[in-house]
Amino acid sequence: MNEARFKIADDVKRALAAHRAVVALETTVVSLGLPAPDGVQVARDMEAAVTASGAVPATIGVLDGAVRVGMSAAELDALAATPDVPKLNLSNFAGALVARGAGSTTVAATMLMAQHAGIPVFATGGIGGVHRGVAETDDVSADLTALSRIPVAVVCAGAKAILDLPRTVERLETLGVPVFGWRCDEFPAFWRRTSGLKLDQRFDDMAQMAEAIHEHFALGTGTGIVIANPVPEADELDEFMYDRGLNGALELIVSEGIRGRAVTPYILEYMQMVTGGEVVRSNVALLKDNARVAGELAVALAARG
Ligand code: PSU
Ligand code: MN
Repeated sequence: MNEARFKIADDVKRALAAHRAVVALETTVVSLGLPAPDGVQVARDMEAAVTASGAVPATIGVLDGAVRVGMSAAELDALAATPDVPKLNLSNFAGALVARGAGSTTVAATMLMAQHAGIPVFATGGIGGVHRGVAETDDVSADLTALSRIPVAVVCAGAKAILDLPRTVERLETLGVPVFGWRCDEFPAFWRRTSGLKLDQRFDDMAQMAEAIHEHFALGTGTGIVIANPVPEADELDEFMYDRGLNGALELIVSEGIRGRAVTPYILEYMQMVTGGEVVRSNVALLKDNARVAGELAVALAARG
């Protein structure tokens, strides 16, 4: 990448040079996936969770047409304060850089930048995937494209609950992307721990999971890996609230004609109303827990050398 458009923070640079554990973090969920001002606070809490696990956090976003790998508090504030900040994926990234603007990186864009920086582990909330109603809209997240091409391990609580989870899991298999369950047997449903979708591989030991990740990358298929870490039990959304909120939101998207990148923020806002904020509490908890697990994983991978 053009060096002038790719700025790695000093602490991240030092950690990478010393082969220490580093975890990439995204900025779409913090600027568009949570109601303001929660986003910036959560971004900092995720960084703190990575640090507590013994790794160095590298929050990734775009400011003034340059990618930042590792953002200062002031930079995060500047990104959060940008009105109508674009949600960057693989297709609109270069355009945003050339326009010299700001941007929040999705899972897809963050994976790409993590790869450029040499960071093998990344923590997010939930990946994008195959949308419900895909037959009519053809809406499949570029996150799946990125997972099929970029060898980075993504720690998440499954895929966004609004998606078609069975089709998303099926597509991951088609693309050759392993899904490893961290202490779980089922693909998690984001705000809930289970989905009924059984996983092939479960790991209870971090060193063993690191070995499997290492082995997958060594196979040279070139894909990423999904590490599924369910929301902590205490923070799971009540099943009734989950069903009611999600079904109501899904009906509204259809009747209001909400499409594409606008779907997630719209649903979250609705769910927040229906659940009296419980959904945000659950969301924040799973984000922090994913950061913690990603930190532990990065340490285990770094220990293998
Ligand atoms: N999960 C959430 N909220 C979000 C996202 C994921 O709970 O805002 C973001 C991630 O950055 C993910 C992106 O990469 O949404 C996927 O968007 P789309 O479905 O438009 O590809
Ligand atoms: Mn989409």
